[in-house]
Amino acid sequence: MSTASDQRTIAILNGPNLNLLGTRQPEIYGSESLDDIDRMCRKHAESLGFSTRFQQTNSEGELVSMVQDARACSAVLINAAGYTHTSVALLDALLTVEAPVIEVHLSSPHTRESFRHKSVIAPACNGVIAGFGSLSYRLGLDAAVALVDANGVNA
Ligand code: CA2
Repeated sequence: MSTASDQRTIAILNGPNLNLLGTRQPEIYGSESLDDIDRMCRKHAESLGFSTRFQQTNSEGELVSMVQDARACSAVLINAAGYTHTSVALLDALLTVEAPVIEVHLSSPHTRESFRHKSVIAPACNGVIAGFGSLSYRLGLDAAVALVDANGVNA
């Protein structure tokens, strides 16, 4: 359900295993925890005049529900993690979002295994920012805010 508080809110949705950030594979995903990224995003969004709704789930169905709940937000940033490469259900949910949608990744999937080269959700996204570690989220917020301002939607 849409509420007044969803306006000027950017939903930042995180998929499976991202709760493990900072504990394993720092050479690929960096040493920051997801809480660190949450804090950085909140601070940066606030400096741009937006609040954030930062969520993580390991469940595909729950991620679909989070996308549905984010439809009243000003924009959506999504790191769908492994579901990026597999989930038609997530694509279908994202296709119902009228606000700007930015796909973000910490690593650069195109320079990794071939099964990571295809993003099933990309057709529902305005663009993709990948390979900059946690900076991808910050750049994603900048892109989202630029699109919101340009569209005059939920401004
Ligand atoms: O680079 C990204 O942000 C990814 O979305 C991360 C996903 C991967 O499947 C995508 O291809 C690219 C994997 C997230 C796993 O996160 C972990 C974090 C710490 C330790 C182990 C896994």
